[in-house]
Amino acid sequence: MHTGETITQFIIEEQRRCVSASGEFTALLNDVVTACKAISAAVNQGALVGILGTAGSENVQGETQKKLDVLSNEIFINANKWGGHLAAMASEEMDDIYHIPPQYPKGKYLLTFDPLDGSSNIDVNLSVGSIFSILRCPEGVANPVAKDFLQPGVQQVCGGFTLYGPCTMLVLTTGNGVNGFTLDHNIGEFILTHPNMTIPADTSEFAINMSNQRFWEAPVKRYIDECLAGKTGPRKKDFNMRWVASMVAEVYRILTRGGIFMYPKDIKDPSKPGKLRLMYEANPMSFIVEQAGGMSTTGLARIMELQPEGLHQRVPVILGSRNEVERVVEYHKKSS
Ligand code: P6P
Repeated sequence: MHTGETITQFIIEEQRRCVSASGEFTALLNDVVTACKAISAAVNQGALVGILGTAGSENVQGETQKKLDVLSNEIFINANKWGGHLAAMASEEMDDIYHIPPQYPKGKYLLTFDPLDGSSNIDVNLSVGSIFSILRCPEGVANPVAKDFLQPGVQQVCGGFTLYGPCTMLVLTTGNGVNGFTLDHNIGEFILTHPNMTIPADTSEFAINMSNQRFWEAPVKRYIDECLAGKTGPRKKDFNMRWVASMVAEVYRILTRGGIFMYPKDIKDPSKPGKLRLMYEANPMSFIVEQAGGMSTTGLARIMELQPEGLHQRVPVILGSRNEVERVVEYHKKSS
């Protein structure tokens, strides 16, 4: 039997500290948590229930959808459409926003999510996750449209992700630090196991997809070359490298032992300034990283201050241990 604080208790105690809280946010977060539990169960079942492999369709990004991408998206929608806390939703897997069906009441929040991040890992049994962000629906907007979602990351009410790894972990911030919860499958509850997560300011570990090296801009090439030069180079220390092809796994590792994660701008496809999406990947992860004492930038600008121009906008992402990220920013300044 667990003795730890459940996420439900944690959220309600957070609500009590907010005198103006109506309880609507708490109820919304509870519905999001339910979706994450259901996706965890589906991911853990895998081939046993025939949900591996491709769905035979593409998402708005032109990426082949896995059956679990589609299922996870449906789980998020079905867990959150009826509660009366949301004015609308937006997902990596859907071209346009999701309007709350007329038979359900609407609420004051907007939810964006990547229901299954890193899904190329699913068929090879490597870590995947879900990423979500909660915004306020603009005052007086009864029927939101896509542009109502286009708010800078500093306006997020909540950023969170779930990592479906050896343990299912949920990591959350509402602007008062970062807390991690482990799913106890025996009772179906997330238990507070990692209170007040913080990112060490220094690191000797970088995460980047080296196969894109020839497409990087000069500041990123310089930074990585110096890491690879190790003790004999200007950094005068050796570095380690990790690449899991799952942002949630990389960010969780950085929250636990530091590191720098980079999916920088590259010239592989000039129409795409980066691979990661601002609204439901970069912004919620940046909120978490900054709240844990880290830093998150495009190389030229703080990600959380970007004014979004499109629901599925892509951005370069460099985040993690503050002193390393600041070095990369410095290299961008010198380069420009
Ligand atoms: P690549 C997963 O598809 C994702 O969006 C991130 O989770 C991950 O960090 C990145 O893309 C992996 O990209 O090009 O290495 O497959």
